[in-house]
Amino acid sequence: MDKFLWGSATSAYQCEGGWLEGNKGLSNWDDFCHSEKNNVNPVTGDVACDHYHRYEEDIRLLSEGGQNAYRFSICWTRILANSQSTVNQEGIAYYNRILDTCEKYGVEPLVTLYHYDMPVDLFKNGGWENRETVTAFIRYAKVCFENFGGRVKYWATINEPNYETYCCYGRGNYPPNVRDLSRRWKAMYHLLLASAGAIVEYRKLNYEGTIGLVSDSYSIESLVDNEQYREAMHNADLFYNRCVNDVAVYGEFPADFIEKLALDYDLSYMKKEDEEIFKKGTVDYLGINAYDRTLVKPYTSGETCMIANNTGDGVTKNSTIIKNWFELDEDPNTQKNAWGCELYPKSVYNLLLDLKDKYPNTPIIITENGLGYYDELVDGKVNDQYRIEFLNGFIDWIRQAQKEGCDVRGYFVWSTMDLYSWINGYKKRYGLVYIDYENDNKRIPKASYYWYKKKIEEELKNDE
Ligand code: BGP
Repeated sequence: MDKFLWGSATSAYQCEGGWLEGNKGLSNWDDFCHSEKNNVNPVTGDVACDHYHRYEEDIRLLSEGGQNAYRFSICWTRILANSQSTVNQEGIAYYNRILDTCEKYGVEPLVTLYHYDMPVDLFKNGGWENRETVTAFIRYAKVCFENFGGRVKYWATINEPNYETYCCYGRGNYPPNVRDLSRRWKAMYHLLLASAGAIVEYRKLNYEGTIGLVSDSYSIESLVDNEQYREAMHNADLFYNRCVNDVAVYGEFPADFIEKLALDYDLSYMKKEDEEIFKKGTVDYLGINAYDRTLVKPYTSGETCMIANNTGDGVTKNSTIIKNWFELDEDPNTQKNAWGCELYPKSVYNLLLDLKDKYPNTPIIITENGLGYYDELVDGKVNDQYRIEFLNGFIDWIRQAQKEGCDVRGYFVWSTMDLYSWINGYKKRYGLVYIDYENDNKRIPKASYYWYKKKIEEELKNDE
């Protein structure tokens, strides 16, 4: 890992479209979005922003915007249409074209193997709750390493084991729409085992490259400083951060985390023989998705519940109680976006110092950071000053953390262009480039795109 990566990120289901093209198989998200039942904003990723056809334009724009790196994910069902299929050469050819384009424009690819989308047959068979998915994932990862390992230097196994399982099995707003934390912990365990197993396979193949996992991580804070609040913060740190990061970096779960889980759940799916895989499959770097902090208060009463604001209507409130662990608090004095995300750039500084403390020898790449907003196209332009202010704050705080010894190797804005925001639909936009969905998905760089270009130039100059 030499040069600092300045880039932006996407994921396959959110941007590609082409859902029935190139011999692609159907995924859990194709299945979910085509059923009205739990789809709050009833739209699909069938076309998304048509990156499947317009990847060259997107990567060219990224490079012209001064960025030197592109994080994207491979769609599992383009490579293996379902758990029984043979390798789909059309899928391999498609990602080779993307990698060719990155090369053509001097852009370093950072490739995520799994970003929420899996073959629908695996999903219907229990998805990550079923250990067979671990084996299927490792097979898929190996196919990717063997086909692209010579040209990809940065790999990420899994995107957000915490947030994905939190939504799938806690909030219940992502498929399979379950609200049962015991199932969440089982799915997360298998995701982490799959990641470690894939890392072990990667190392066997001896490619020159680096491999990590992408973890949504949070600076855990509170408005009050006393013993009860500190205990709640410790519990929240285990619940959101350390259950993933300790395993990724040290190859083991925190002992007090396991003790706490064992009080309530049957953990017989945790097998003795997995311990060695976790130990061997630790990461070269930790990818961190950083959006906001987590404000915590002690658990008082009530059943576990995790209510999410997916409508951005300004009325629905996020609220979270994790029985016997903690509750989430709210600071009335901070600014928030329409979905309740605090605009608090210093959180990344607090988080990075905490990570340095806990994992002093592990380099960090900020694999996502961004602001969701109802952007408006006015006279052919998007003047997203709010996003500029937010991103600028984050970058400055990251630079400050670096000065204080944090080993940060890259920064990716979420997202390269507007795309499907999962259960929030398309109106919540994050892109540096606006997609005019009404007009043939025209690409229109926003003010933040030009600002980011200048910011990168300045930062590179400062580094000289
Ligand atoms: C991360 C995901 C991304 C992206 C982003 C914004 O958790 O890795 O895929 O979507 O968050 O979240 P959302 O689109 O739900 O607002």
